[in-house]
Amino acid sequence: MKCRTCGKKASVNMRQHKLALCKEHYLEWIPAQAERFIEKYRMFTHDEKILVAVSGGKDSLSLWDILLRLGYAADGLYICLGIDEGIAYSFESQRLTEKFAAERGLKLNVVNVQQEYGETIPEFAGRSQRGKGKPCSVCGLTKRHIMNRIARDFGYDVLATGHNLDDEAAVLFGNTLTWSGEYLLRQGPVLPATPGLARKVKPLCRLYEREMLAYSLLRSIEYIYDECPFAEGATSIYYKELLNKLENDRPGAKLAFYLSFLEARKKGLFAEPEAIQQELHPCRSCGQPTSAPGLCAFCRMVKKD
Ligand code: Q46
Ligand code: ZN
Ligand code: ZN
Repeated sequence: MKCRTCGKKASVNMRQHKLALCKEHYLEWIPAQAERFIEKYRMFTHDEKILVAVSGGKDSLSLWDILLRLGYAADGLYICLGIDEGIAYSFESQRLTEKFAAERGLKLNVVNVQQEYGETIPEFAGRSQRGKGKPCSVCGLTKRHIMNRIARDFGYDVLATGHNLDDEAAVLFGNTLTWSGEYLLRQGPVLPATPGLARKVKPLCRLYEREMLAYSLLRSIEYIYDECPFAEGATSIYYKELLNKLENDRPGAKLAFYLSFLEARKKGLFAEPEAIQQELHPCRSCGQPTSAPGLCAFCRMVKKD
């Protein structure tokens, strides 16, 4: 297999794009692709201040690396969840994220959930009605709250996350199985800003997980290999496996699934604005928009009675 650009031996073969590239040209191709999507979906400009949510995993660290290579002003946000039972997941992911930032002289905002709110994610989950002991729902709520808070308090225009195509296709698959109109309407490369909330963007949403893996390896990015221990058995992982089977037989199927969804959404297939638009008002405690009267779900959770 030869590189399409220079004819040298290819390092990465992408059946889904009928494209093979050598290391050098692959490392140019990925940022160029990301730049294309950033412009196509009008995610942000070079004048805007970007906050990248970094978990220490390959996707978010690679995203940060790509944005910097493209010349964007991007700071990081690491949220320490306190998930350190069994394996030191939070400890190790924080160490690698801080190392990444320090080696490149980057600004990293660090929020420690236990220090700021009194308990770790597993502790909150243990006494919460949400998720019945499984911490992912509490964790998602907390991460969203903190990302929104840091973006607002420090004047970031946009919040970028490292979701790749495999993540997006799996979520889409789940939402399609239940035809969850509200979620389908909100799923996309860009979630526009609303009063009190920064714009949210996913610059890697059209890049395959294995493309991001190849990028992080070829760029020698040190990332945490372990998944969060609570990810095991997650439905999204099962959906990813199903989609990988499909992709294996029909290269490009995953991308086609996601892109045709975006097309359908653009045509208004899922738009029922009146039915789903909820009235929001600021939370009495933190000021973030909420549909609940008084306190938002996060403030209710952290409040100790
Ligand atoms: S939600 Fe659940 Fe993840 Fe939070 S508890 Fe771990 S698996 S980190 S993306
Ligand atoms: Zn080449
Ligand atoms: Zn609140």
